[in-house]
Amino acid sequence: MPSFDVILLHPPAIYDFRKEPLFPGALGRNAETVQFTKVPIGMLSIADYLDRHGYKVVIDNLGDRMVNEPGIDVENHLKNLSAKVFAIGLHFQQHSPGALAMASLCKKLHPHSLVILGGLTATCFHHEIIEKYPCVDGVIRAEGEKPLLELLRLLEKRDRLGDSPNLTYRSLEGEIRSCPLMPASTDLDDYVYTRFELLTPQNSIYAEDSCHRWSLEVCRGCTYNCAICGGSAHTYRTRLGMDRPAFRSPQRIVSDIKDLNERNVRFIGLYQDPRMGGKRYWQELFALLKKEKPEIERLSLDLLIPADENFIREVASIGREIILHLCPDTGSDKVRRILGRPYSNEALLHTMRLCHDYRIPVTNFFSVGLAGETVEDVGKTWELWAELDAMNEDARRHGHYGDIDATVPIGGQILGPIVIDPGSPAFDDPQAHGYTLLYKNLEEYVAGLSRPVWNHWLNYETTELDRASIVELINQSIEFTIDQRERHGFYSEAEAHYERCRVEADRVVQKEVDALFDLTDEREKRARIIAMRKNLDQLEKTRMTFL
Ligand code: B12
Ligand code: SF4
Repeated sequence: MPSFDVILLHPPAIYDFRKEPLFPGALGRNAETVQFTKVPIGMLSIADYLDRHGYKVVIDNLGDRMVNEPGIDVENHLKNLSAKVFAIGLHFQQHSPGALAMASLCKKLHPHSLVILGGLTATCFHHEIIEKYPCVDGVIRAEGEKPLLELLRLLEKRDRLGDSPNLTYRSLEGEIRSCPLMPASTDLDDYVYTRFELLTPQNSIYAEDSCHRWSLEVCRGCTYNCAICGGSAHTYRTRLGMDRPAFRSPQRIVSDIKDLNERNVRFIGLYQDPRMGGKRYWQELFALLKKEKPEIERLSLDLLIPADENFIREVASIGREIILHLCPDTGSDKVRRILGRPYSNEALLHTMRLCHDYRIPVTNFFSVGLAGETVEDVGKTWELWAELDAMNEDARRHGHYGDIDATVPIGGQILGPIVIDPGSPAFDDPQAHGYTLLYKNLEEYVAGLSRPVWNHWLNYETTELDRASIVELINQSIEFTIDQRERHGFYSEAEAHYERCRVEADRVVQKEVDALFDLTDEREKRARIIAMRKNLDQLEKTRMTFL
């Protein structure tokens, strides 16, 4: 059994989702899809940084293992690992229950190792974690690379925790100590995101049978301030000490893509909008992509706001298959303004037309349940959705997407509920942003996210709508999207019928489970929830008989 200095663990969202009756409803197709098994991209740069500085490190994607090796005995797996430090990722809030469960297991199985948490959510709740969860020895706040290196150096000197940059920990006297943050990164050129050999299992990078796709980041941070986002400029400033995003230079991005080519990856994504770096930045990036000609079969780019013709023309001139992602979130200009992205439907539609003129497909994401949103506003979202579907249909009919629509599911727009991220503007001042928080601290997140049905995973209400109304509007919006998909030929009649049955079944589950919460007999409650899960599983199976 090799011994590591650090094992970085990416947890499942719920431990143990394989044994719990879960109803992810609008949030995912099944329990596996809501385990969020992608490691935060920053875990790779942490692993590389420590490795380059002489420490033995590996990332263990435990969430992915549990999804893809259903029989895995997690306790046994953890018992067979050996490390001085178990550094568990609590980046995405969805992992709150799973990360703490893993921390508790690591402490139980390896009482002499240190258990550290890190990531955006851990950063927001650092004090509470050390106060309430004795299985966690420390939290590394903000960026992880340099502070973890400092921590390992400290451990070499004194073999136990002490003051170290970005660390919150319990002193020997039981006092909670929060050490100051190191200066934040001003650029990302010292980091490496492509050392796949430091990640296990290897097939958690991309499944063997899928196309080899990897994404790189343009920057760390954001210049926007969307009310519900825990990666907003506000969060990075208040929690990570970062006043502006740190960019990766165009030269490094192009050399990253060449590295990826060596690893047989040619489907490349760039996270975050390169326009955030200014005109000179994106022009240089696009010019280098044209000049250096890294192999790219498809490039996907994020547009955080609409774009003008100059930009779209430059994107098209890169000369590869391009896909753009633009998230209007709502069809109401008013709601989008309250969210913090003040652009109009008109500007969005103009960008879509431009993209189609240059034969670039665009995917759009919508959500339901934003502050300021009324039933009428959701109607506007449906109208915009239908208009975008009609535009896409037209572009496809005219062959404007070339081969691309055979491989990209341009199956209409994408819909998802929202949650309020810890550390977001709305989390810090809910009233001013039109929200009421239902979970305010980590303990409440863990309790809410551990409930069996997805409507309880929504952590807020708005001034306009209570949680039950938001959930019903989400259900109705899903029904609308099913109609649209059937209309545009993405669902057959039987598939659409099946999808409508799923929504109806989900409504029944929500009602039944809500009613069960009044039961005082916990065993009976659990037995009845399990029975409901089994009935639904049966429904999934019978589907096969009519398709
Ligand atoms: C690109 C992106 C994605 C990409 C890639 C995600 C990925 N693999 O990292 C995609 C589109 C796949 C994605 C998906 C999701 N995302 Co996202 N995503 C982003 C975005 C826009 C940028 C992320 C980024 O590049 N960060 C910079 C990189 C370098 O650093 P990093 O990953 O943050 O890691 C550093 C630190 O956080 C820390 N750290 C991280 N983990 C750990 C662990 C330890 C032990 C330590 C010590 C430190 C540490 O150190 C790292 C290096 O310095 C952010 C918004 C933003 N502005 O940050 C949202 C964001 C991170 N995503 C978020 C969410 C919620 C999700 C989803 C759960 C959404 C959903 N419901 O499906 C999924 C989860 C997917 C999964 N895990 O399977 C939230 C998280 C908020 C929260 N507190 O929970 C954010 C902040 C904003 C948002 N609402 O979208 N996302
Ligand atoms: S949701 Fe808004 S604030 Fe968050 S990363 Fe995207 S654009 Fe930036």
